[in-house]
Amino acid sequence: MILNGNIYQQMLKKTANCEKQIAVLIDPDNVDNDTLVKRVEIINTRKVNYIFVGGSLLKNSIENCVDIIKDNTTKPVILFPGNSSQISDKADAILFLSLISGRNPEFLIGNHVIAAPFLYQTGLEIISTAYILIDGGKVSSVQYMSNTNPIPSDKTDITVATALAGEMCGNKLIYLEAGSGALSPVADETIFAVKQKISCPLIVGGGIKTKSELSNKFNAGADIVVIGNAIERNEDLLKSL
Ligand code: 1GP
Repeated sequence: MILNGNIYQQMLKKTANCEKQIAVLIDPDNVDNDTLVKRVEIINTRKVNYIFVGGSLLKNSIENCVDIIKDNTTKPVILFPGNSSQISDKADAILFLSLISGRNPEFLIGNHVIAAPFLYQTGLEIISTAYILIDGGKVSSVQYMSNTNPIPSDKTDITVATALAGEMCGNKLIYLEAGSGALSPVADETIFAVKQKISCPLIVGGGIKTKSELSNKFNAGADIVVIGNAIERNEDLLKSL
């Protein structure tokens, strides 16, 4: 078990240098092996800093997906698990997510307790992450699967208070999530307001479909932007990064 390891140090350093970072999210359930290899080959040529792996269900093996990615890239592979079954010790790190916008104990601590003994034995770098779900205009998989409510998108003060609490609780990253495939990504004003108050790196994801939206999120204060769906649907977007 590694806390505050190389990948987190890299995130901190780049954030301190105002170097914007891109993470591509791969959902093992939405990609076959051949497509995955081709996608990783493109990722290798682009300004992508991290490959996140995770999803809501588990039709395909996460282990197989991580193996294929690791065989084809040197970029950091970071688990972004939907629950405690989505762990592979072949990855480099895991976002140890606490869904702090919600009040479901299973997603605040329950899954963590289940996963902790296995994580302890692995060489995975553990990055505690305060995961904050904000209404993205439709019911997201996170909302449904976690049985929690997102923060309304216009309640910026609540989002800021939640992010502050997340950092005060010792989380190393704050992740503002509108939900995969959100109709509206997290608003620029919300990102700006949160970034003013926190000192750790800020991740933003959910519903980001174009390069200009990506730039807007960076300009608003995101340090790391995550893109998943849009790249699955449009390879040209990945090629343009
Ligand atoms: C979802 O933040 C990620 O958990 C990415 O969302 O798939 O909409 O890009 P998209």
